[in-house]
Order: sequence, then C-alpha cells, then structure tokens
Amino acid sequence: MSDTGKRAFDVVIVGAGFAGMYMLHRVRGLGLSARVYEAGSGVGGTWYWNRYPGARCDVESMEYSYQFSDELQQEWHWSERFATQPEILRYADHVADRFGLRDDIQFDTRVTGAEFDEKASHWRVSTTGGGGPAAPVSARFLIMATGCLSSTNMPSIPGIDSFAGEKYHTGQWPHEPVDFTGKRVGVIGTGSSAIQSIPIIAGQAKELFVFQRTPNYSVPAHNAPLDPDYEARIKAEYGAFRARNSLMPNAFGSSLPRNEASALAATDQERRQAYETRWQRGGLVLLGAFGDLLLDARANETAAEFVREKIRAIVRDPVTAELLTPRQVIGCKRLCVDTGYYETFNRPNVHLVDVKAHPIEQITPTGLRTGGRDYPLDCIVFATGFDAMTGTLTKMDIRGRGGLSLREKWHAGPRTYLGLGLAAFPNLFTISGPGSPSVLTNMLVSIEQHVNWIAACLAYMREHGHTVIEATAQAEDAWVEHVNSVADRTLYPGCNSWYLGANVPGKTRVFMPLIGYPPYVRKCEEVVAKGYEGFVLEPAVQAR
Ligand code: N01
Repeated sequence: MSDTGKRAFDVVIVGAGFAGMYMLHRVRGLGLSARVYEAGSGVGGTWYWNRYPGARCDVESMEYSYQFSDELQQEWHWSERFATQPEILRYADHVADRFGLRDDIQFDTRVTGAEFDEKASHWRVSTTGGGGPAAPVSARFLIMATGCLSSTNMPSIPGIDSFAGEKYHTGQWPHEPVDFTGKRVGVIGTGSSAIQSIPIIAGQAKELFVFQRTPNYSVPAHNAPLDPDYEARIKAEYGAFRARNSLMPNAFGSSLPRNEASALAATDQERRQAYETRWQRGGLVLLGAFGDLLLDARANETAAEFVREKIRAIVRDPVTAELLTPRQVIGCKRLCVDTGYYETFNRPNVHLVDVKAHPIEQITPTGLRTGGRDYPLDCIVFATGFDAMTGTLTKMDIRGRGGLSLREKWHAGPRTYLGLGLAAFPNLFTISGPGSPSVLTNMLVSIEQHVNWIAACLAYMREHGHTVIEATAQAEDAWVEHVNSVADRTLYPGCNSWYLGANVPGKTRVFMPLIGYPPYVRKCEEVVAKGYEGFVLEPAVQAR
C-alpha cells in the first residue's frame, strides 16, 4: 500500500520480514490499528535483500518456517532439504497474501527516526519514501522488527568509489539476474554469503579471485530434494516436532540432538566417528557432536582439526589448502554451510588471494591492488557482511525519555532487558534484539516467541488499563551482566566475530546475543508470571 494519509496508530512496526509480518498478524488479532513501514518494495526482509547466487538457508526447511498456523504449515510444501532464497521469498509472499497482510504494509518507506512524547505517551515516527520525508505519524507502541543482519557493512577501502566496473554487495543484491559469464570477478570476504556464492560465480566467471582475510570453517550441506516420506512424517506430528526443537539449545535440530558428553572423554576413534557421522549428515549439526565443543579449547581443537583434515583432503594444491585452513576456534564465528566450496578451489579459473598478510591497498578504476600487485577486474562482489544486531537501529534517530538517543544509550554496546525492552524507551519493543538468543537460534522460532510475548503483553496491558510499559534500569543492567557472564563461560568471545561487533571498525566489542534458547524462554515466562517483573507498567508516563 502507499501512504493513506492516516497519521495515528496503536502500533507502528518497522520492517516487513518474518518478524514484522507475524507481529502485524498478531496485533490485528488484538483489534489494534497498525502500520508496517518497509524500506523494500516487498516482504521477506533478509530474504528480500540477500538475492546473491547460491543464497540458501542453513536451517532445514521443515524447521525454518512459521508454526503459528497449522493450516499454513500443512499446506506449504518445501522442495529441498535446505530452501533457496527464491523459495523462502515465495513463502514470505504466500504468507503475506494468505493473511492479507499487505493492506497494512507501506512499502518503499524507510523509518528515519522516532521520538517518544512523554506528555502524550506515544511515539512520533518519521519516515521517508519516494516523495521524500512524510509528516510524522503517532503510535502508542513502536515495534522494531528490523532484523539482525540488515545493515550492510561496506569496508572503507581507498578508491572504492573510483571502480568503473560492476560493484555488488551480497546483502543488497540487484533484483535483475547478474551474469558473470566471461568476466573477471573479485569476491571480497569468505563468510557464509561468500562461501555460498563463490561456487556459483566460479561456474560462470572467466576468472574468479577470492580475497580472503580470515579463512572460515565450512561444512557440507548435503542438500537434496526434500524426501516426501520425511515431509509426511513431520507433518503428521508437526506440533510435537516443533516442541522438541524448542527444547534444543539453538531451537533446532532435534532429529540429531547434541551429545552432551565431553569430547575429551572419547577416544580418538570415537571422536572421529562422531564428527564423520555429522559431517555426512550435513549442516550445522557438526558442533553438536559433543557437549563441550564451545566450552573447552582442547575439546574444540579436536573438531577444528577434523575439519582442517577435510580441507587438506579436498583441496589439491597444498599452498591453497593451507591458506584456506582456519586456525581459530571452530564455531566462535558462525559455522558456514556450503555446497562445493572447498572443491571450487580445485578449478583452474579460481585463485585465492591472502589479504591478511597484504591488506587490500586500493580499489582502482580497473580492479584491486594488494601485495603490490594489481588484479584487473570487471566486477567486485563485496561479501563483507553486516553491522549486525545494532546497525539498523542506531542508523535511525530514535529518542526516548528526555530526548536520550539510542546511539548515546548504546555507545558502549547495546543494552536491553531480555532483548525486548529498553530502559528510557517506553513502549518500544525490539524483536530478536541484542540480548536475546536470536542469531544463535533458528530465527523463525525466536521471532515467533518474541512476537507471542509482545502480543500477550499488549493484551495484558489493555486488560489492566496500562498504557505504558518500560524496562527498569536495574533489570536492564542485570540482564546485560547475565548475557555477558553466560558468554564468558564459553569460547564465543575469543575471536573477531560479528556476534561481538568485531567486524565493524570502531564498534564496541560486546557479545550481543544470549547463548541458550530454552532458559531464555523460561525467563520470559517467569517475568510474565511475576507480573512483568523488571518492567514498570503505568496508566500513563509521568515526566521524571
Ligand atoms: O558476512 P560475514 P556474511 N577486507 O561477516 C570479510 C548469516 N548468513 O554476509 O573475517 C577484506 O560472516 C570478513 O573478513 P574477517 C550468517 O549468520 C546466513 O558472509 O572480518 N575482507 C569476512 O570474511 C552469517 O554469519 C546464511 O577477517 C573483509 C567477510 O568479509 C551472517 O549472515 C547465508 C573486509 C564477512 O563475513 C553474515 O555472513 C549468509 C575487508 N576490509 C549469511 N571487511 C545462511 O543461512 C570484511 N571482510 C546459510
């Protein structure tokens, strides 16, 4: 829809990805008026923007989908074990149509800021669209469904704007097909997006140069058409299957749960067998082979070495194999899932360039310079990731009580209570915000849990005559402390991951997601059972 001129809503939702769509469905169900603002021209969020070749989910299709409607989950058919981006986008479109969501979504409109009016107890939300900035709208509640990986990270390499060829970022891929046939292509980065796209680009390009700063661990997806018997079995007991997954530490993978035993208690042969079984199974389950892989460096090293041996066995040129071999803890950066990634480096048209030893010096009009050598290129693909979890939120000018800006509040790292609420920002909710398990889980499960919690909270407030809810500073402090202390008991904080904000120059290093889904859900339930413990609920905000 386009701007209808209506300027006051019960709820404004920012973003029409999976979080924003389901949130809209729930607030409508409560009889509240709502407007969703979406910067893109369609629904789907991350799956709308990330259209790079090979983009595919690393959580299995039968799990990476909504569970709120049994009719929806029964009628939808996934064609592959791991769904492609186009198929997930078709699913998002199907959901939008099936539940008539588009009527309340204003596309091509970016929220630029929001200010809490303490006297009126509502948010004034500013947007800009095709016609430029629009008059602000007001909303009692502001719900940020902005995604965790939606603000792209472009490195500031000298000369970047001078490049005369084609330039792409994996997270903002064009809608028209891009054909690399006969071209000299450079890919910068070797994270999940690069690892998925490199094998496809290599199959088209005349020559492909991969500029690698840090090698990553990747496991094969062993993707295949979805087995109809498996689909039927899951559909026959979908509710129970979902319930089992929700008890997993990352809210997925109950068909091969984590083995809680220590890797160090197993013999070499037992370990190898456990890793090999999971490697053959494919996907993220490798790290569930033992319970202490992300707790004990020596245990972790056994899994890391298993993958290093696989790389050496796959990649024929020993120098390239060595360069592709990661040395860091496995899993403390997001494990990648691929189809033919390491094999791609056996192709004669693919060249790996180490930009750790020799950082990229300059992008020139005709290519890229590193290590004193010029690489002439027709196209550069920036697979350089995202300003994760906070970037999209802090890019907006969001101001809470007393005009406090979110940027100021988070200058030393993000602070939330439960990843849902923020002190000094009344009636603002974040879906899968920093401090929630979000990116360490099956996002669809986390999204639904958050949306359900927020919807129940809005219903409770109406029932009890509350118009304002705000996290207390004490609850927020304790939560931030808790998130950090859980992370500090693991190996996660030990490497330069985007979980820590370490990929964005100048960003404060704080471990942002909470580790462990089931205890988080229990905590959220406990907070509700105790009358929204840690939140202040008021009939109206008094200026303090
Ligand atoms: O981004 P990344 P991504 N010079 O941040 C390199 C999810 N996802 O888009 O590691 C040279 O992981 C950077 O190097 P380094 C998933 O959660 C999921 O790939 O910082 N290199 C790194 O290699 C994932 O984790 C799926 O040394 C530079 C790369 O760019 C997350 O999204 C698919 C550089 C960025 O990797 C992000 O993945 C895709 C520079 N100046 C994504 N700056 C699936 O579901 C950065 N790099 C399968």
